Amino acid sequence: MEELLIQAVKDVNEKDILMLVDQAFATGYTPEQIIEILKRGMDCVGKEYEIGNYFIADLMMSGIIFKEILSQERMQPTSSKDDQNAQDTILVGTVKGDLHDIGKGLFSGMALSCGYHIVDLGVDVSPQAFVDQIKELKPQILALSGVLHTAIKSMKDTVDLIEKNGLRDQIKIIVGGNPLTLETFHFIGADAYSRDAAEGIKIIQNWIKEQE
Ligand code: B12
Repeated sequence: MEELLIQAVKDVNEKDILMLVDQAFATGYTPEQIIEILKRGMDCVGKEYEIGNYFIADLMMSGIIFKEILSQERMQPTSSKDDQNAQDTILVGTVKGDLHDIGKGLFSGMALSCGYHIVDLGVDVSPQAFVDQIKELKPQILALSGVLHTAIKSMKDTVDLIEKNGLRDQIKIIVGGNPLTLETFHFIGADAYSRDAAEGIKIIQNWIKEQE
């Protein structure tokens, strides 16, 4: 089943993907497990693009299908809402120059399901736009997303501008995305990093607990 679904995603075969997702649900896979399998398929799509077998249209199509599945009611994360968390605002956005928003959407969806108040600024968000929103909304947490290598520099520019505006002490910053490493995390100057949306949520939950 898993291999078939990965192959269907790799082939960008929408009909088979939807059918196999149905089957996965019927046989008891959780939304989290299905997302993980789909993600492995997306990695294959990315590799095919990298070696020149696929075009940008294939990347786009794979993204559209992934988003379509994520929007299904049954795919919504299962964690229980905690009304306590509604007081905590997380400002989210994909950094300047990067248009990828599926990982960010996953993260926001999970955070919402935990009851956090999410303000999502979308994609290609400039450092100044983040700073303006921090001043206006005073969120406890800033979550920056980026999957392009060039996103690392945009993340650093964002953290630097926050610092320059004297706002760094009032906000915890987590950066998320596949190209992040311990080294790039230190370069950026954030408080935490993760390549996994669910792990990112756990980090934030710990921060909030520490503050209480
Ligand atoms: C779909 C896709 C697209 C779609 C995006 C659609 C959309 N709405 O997002 C479109 C067609 C727009 C696109 C465009 C491009 N893409 Co593209 N794309 C992909 C692809 C195939 C899948 C991405 C995806 O959604 N994966 C599934 C999600 C769930 O994974 P994710 O976003 O990485 O999120 C996970 C983690 O990163 C992390 N995470 C992400 N955000 C956050 C935030 C927080 C707070 C936390 C905690 C965690 C977290 O958690 C998630 C898992 O739980 C990847 C291949 C791959 N291996 O990912 C290439 C890929 C990312 N793209 C790539 C490239 C090169 C491009 C283009 C430059 C191509 C071009 N020549 O134009 C453009 C760039 C446009 C731009 N300026 O951004 C490269 C990037 C190489 C690099 N690292 O620099 C990749 C890796 C493909 C490859 N192997 O070459 N792409």
